[in-house]
Amino acid sequence: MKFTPLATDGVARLGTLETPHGIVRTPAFMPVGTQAAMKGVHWHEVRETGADIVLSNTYHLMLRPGAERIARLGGLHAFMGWSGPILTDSGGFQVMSLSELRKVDESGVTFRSHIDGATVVLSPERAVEIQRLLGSDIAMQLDECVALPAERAEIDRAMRLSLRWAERCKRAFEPDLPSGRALFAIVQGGDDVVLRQESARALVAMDFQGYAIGGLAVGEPQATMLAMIEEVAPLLPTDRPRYLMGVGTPDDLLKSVARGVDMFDCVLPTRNGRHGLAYTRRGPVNLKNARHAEDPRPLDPESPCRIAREVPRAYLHHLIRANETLGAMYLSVVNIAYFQTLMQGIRAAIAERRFADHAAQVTATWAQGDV
Ligand code: PRF
Repeated sequence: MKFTPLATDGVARLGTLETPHGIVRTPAFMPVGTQAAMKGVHWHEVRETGADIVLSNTYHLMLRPGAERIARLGGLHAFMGWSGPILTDSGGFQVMSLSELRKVDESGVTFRSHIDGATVVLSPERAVEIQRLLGSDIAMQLDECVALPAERAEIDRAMRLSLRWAERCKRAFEPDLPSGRALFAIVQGGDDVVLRQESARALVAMDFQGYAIGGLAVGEPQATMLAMIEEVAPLLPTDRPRYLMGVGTPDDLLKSVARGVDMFDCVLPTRNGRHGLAYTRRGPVNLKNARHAEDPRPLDPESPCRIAREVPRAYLHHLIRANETLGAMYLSVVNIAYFQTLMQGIRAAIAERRFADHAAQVTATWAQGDV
């Protein structure tokens, strides 16, 4: 895997990431297809929104249908029918948020499957093996993410455990290096500047193909998240991509790009779309609201997304109120397209060195609200 920084504007970076399944233009937003599906959206539609890369999850796929089965069926790309790059999260984070009776120790995470109650062990080595079986272009190390607020001792313990797991994942991944697939490390350290710096320095010394910043957007204020990014980003090598995990809102993306982040993933566009919320240049629009009931206008006549440009708000309102699957499908596409258009605008602005002005303009248009 090769990351090529093409331009910088202040701390914001424009680049390309070459993976075995194609090129990712950065800054990039990865829509989330947790269980080998972008909920309610066809892969060709995901592609048409301009997404270069999608995220999927070790945790869900190891439990169902199983990594070995996906491998027998030709790997995740063939299995789900997405031919572009795939990043897979390692599972630790999802174990913590989804499973019961979990236990973390040196060996890894032991938990009860949320599907059939079976006891499952996820070690750093197994996390790497599963991601190899899936054939993900970018695999993530196993880590432990602590929800905030938390005691410093707890953040310290999880950060150090994540460092040791990083070592083990790196060793387990060594045979995969010639494949061009990549393994990213994950910086932890909660809201503690000193722990964040120690984590980043130790991981950089191990030399990974890319670096994620984890353990943020887990209950802390945005200002804290941005302060942590400001501490960590300058410690990371400029020739490796930086990925802020599980973030975020359009405002989070603008402010994080301004601090040197290259990659993001978040369920917001699809999850909110399923619940009737549309993202538009002029901010969020709640289509459940009665004010849309007889509104023949589309969401945004200037959107590059055909659905946003053409489908009447009154019809979207009806579909969402009637709980029709099509409503969720339409708004998921609208929202993924909004996020991709946002990233495209960000990339163009960095290339032309007008990122700060562009971000201010996007924010001002958003603040005008839907009229
Ligand atoms: N670690 C992993 N996945 C994640 C996170 C993390 O800290 C987060 C935190 N925002 C989201 N997804 N492995």
